[in-house]
Amino acid sequence: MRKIIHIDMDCFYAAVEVRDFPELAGKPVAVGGQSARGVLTTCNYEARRFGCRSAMPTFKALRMCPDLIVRPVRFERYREASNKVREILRACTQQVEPLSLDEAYLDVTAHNRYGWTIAKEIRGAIESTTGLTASAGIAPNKMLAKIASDWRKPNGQFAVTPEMVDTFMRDLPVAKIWGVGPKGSNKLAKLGVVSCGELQQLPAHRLRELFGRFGDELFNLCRGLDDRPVEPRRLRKSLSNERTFERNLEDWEGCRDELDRLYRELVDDLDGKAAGRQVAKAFVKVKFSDFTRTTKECVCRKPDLETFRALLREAFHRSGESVRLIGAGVRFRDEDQQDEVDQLELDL
Ligand code: TTP
Ligand code: MG
Repeated sequence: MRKIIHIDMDCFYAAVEVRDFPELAGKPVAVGGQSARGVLTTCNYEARRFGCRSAMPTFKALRMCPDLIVRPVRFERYREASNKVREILRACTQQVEPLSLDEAYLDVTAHNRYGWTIAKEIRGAIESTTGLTASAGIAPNKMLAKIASDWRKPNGQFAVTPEMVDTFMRDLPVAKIWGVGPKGSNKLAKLGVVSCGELQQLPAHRLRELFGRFGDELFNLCRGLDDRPVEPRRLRKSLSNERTFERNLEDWEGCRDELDRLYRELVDDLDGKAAGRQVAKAFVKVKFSDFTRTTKECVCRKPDLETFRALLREAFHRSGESVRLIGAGVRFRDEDQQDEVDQLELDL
């Protein structure tokens, strides 16, 4: 039996705006396009009381809620917050599958503590680190965990225990099932099927007629069965830049200048593509005019220019040939080591 947690941030983009601009607190706030043809990406719970929703045209939302404050989208801020949340999740387990900027599945089957307790701790860490609240669902599989995270929103959590699954599914509207869109639930409503309990009465071949291959999956899903594993995305193991020269570099000074350039690019990439990763090693790579090649690396937590120069100097002097390519890069600590370090930082 698996133990899955689904974490979903509360009115994510709007919550970031309210955090960054405290004068917005308590007011109806949406994020989206302000023009006549603009659309809301989301809005906070104050605005939802007026009927405002994601994907609603801004003019319509303003008609429902004339005091609505519509903020422009600041994607970079949301990404930053999302990265912090992911760090917190990965400090708990490597079995994290992000679904979007604001939600992720965790498989905590291997933890010998209650999923409920783990979810509470994660939500606490998210709030104290980012100033944003999240809701959580805890269940024996992904589908149920995702449904459950919606049940006590905002800033709440709900668990579907294995014993509860049958009762929980019986009254659940079919529209809540992952993969059944508005089209699917309309099709079923025409047949008088609204709840999962009613859907369970349809035989497998009927579901296949109605939904094709998805029908087989639906047969299980409407019974609360879902064996899709949590699939963590692979993190990159290293990051490097290299350059082949039009004319081979004959001397050390020429190589050093090129290295300085590569180093600056690498630092930019580290800040961007690999923000939050911990470096384990620095390396350089050199190809010579006779097509022989060499690499030189060293253990290194904070890669600085001096480190790379020292590596390149040694690699350069291994051959008397001129240089046709230089590369500079880092290898990251693997996730196991990273988790240990993050865990320590979280405990502090
Ligand atoms: P959701 O998790 O669907 O919504 P939410 O976090 O705003 O609200 P809830 O408390 O109900 O979870 O989406 C996460 C973010 O994704 C949301 O803040 C804005 C963005 N988004 C869009 O840009 N367009 C959309 O249509 C939706 C639904 C979300
Ligand atoms: Mg959300």
